[in-house]
Amino acid sequence: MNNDEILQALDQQFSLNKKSAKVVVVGLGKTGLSVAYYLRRLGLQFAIVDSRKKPPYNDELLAQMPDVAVFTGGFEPAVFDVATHIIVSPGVSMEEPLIEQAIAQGVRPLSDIDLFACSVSAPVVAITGSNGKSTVTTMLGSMAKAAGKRVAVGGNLGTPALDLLAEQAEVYILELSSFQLERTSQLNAVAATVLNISADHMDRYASMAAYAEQKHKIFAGNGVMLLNMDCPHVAAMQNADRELLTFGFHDAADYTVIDTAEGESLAFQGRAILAVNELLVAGVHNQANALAALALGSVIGLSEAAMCDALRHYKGLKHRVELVANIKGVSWVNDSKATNVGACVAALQGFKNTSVILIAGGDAKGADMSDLVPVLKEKVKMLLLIGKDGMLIKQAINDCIAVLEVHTLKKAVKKAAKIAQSGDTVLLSPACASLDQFADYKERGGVYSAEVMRLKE
Ligand code: UMA
Ligand code: ADP
Repeated sequence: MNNDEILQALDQQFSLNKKSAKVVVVGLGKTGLSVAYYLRRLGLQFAIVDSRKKPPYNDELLAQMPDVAVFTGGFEPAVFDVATHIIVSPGVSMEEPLIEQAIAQGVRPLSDIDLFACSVSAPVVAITGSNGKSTVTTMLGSMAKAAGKRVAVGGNLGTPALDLLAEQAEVYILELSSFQLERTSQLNAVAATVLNISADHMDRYASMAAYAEQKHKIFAGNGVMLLNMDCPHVAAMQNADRELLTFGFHDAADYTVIDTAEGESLAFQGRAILAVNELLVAGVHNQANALAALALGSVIGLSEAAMCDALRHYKGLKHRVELVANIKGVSWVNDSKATNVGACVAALQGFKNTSVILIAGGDAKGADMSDLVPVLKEKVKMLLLIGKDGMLIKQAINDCIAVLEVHTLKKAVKKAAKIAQSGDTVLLSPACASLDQFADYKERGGVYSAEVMRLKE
């Protein structure tokens, strides 16, 4: 689409036009910066606010667009007073008083994903869920590449959706978080999925139902819905008026795992597609992820041969059940991306014939940790707690296994090294966000891996 066509679409859908619109962009992180470039390209008027004194992309913005009004160190009320539209970054709550007030007074909220949807002419596949989003998004991206498609992959994964437009791809694959979806009205993906729903971000949502409701927004439009039959929250999203595909370990699922003479196989409606033992990524949850990627790939016309080829080579992402080292018979595994209980449970379930020393804790984001109890009892011989909510976890699991509060990750690695015996696994799978002690999960995983490598030396 050219700029005039995009402007026409924005005017039609959001009454966003060059003459009258005054947009406030809230947040100057990756999203805010991508929105600024986009609005500038179209010649739309905007200002930016950020509650931090020096937001991450302040310098780049000032260098590239010195004339743009940027208000930092707080949300300036006067800016909201003159706004016609407001685009809020996913990290900022829509319940911020000035944002709520502006919307109540008629300011129109929209998201970077809304702008993307207005500007894209190629098919979009959209992926959400509490866990597995990045894995399925990158699996599908590698499948599309293997099939020879020009593909752009991003969203919550890292590259903001609007920055992908420059790639002029034949297909766009977006990972979307509940924060992005809650402020998006239209995406109309050709295929969309909610992979699973388990408690996460309970500090931002009043209930599981409220959280699930935001995830459900990924289906706005008329594309194919892909649902996980093993997750009751997701299975309940069925809509008789829509084309439906299903995956999971449920007998009735379209994409499932079947037993064959040669062993277990990923399958479509009873027909074997790829032997499970050909997957390089471990764990039952990754079989589910592969099923979802196959289903989405089929909707965008990828050949099974290309998809299987990609799956045979897909090695998994860093910080997701990643083997760091095996030292004197002890496996040290980094699953720093396990920022909620569901991910930690999935990781633990994947370990067979080994005792696990689990390092967990951080910012629990209001989650109920008691769901960890059954799998902790089954797999874990010692739990080492770190971070601000360590105590909260200790209380929730009620001493069902041996627990030690060690507070920091470095101390946890040292302690684990003393306790672990040959054949054990030391797993960092915190079930919590990292932000109380680290910049993000990558930094947390990096610190863990570095400490483990020091043990090796
Ligand atoms: N900000 C405020 N006030 C606040 C909070 C934030 O002013 O109360 C400002 C920050 O100073 C920052 C800006 O808002 O400068 C933007 O922050 P942001 O948190 O929205 O971050 P972005 O850099 O725009 O990154 C976002 C996603 N971040 C979040 O949802 C928190 C990134 O997902 C995403 O990759 C990026 O857009 C591109 O789409 C990260 C994430 O942690 C990886 N996502 C969560 C998750 O996966 O669990 C949802
Ligand atoms: P997301 O992008 O949703 O955070 P990732 O693919 O990055 O998902 O994986 C995040 C964490 O969740 C990792 O610890 C990973 O091992 C775990 N995980 C991946 N897929 C699933 C799944 N289908 N069910 C439960 N946990 C999963």
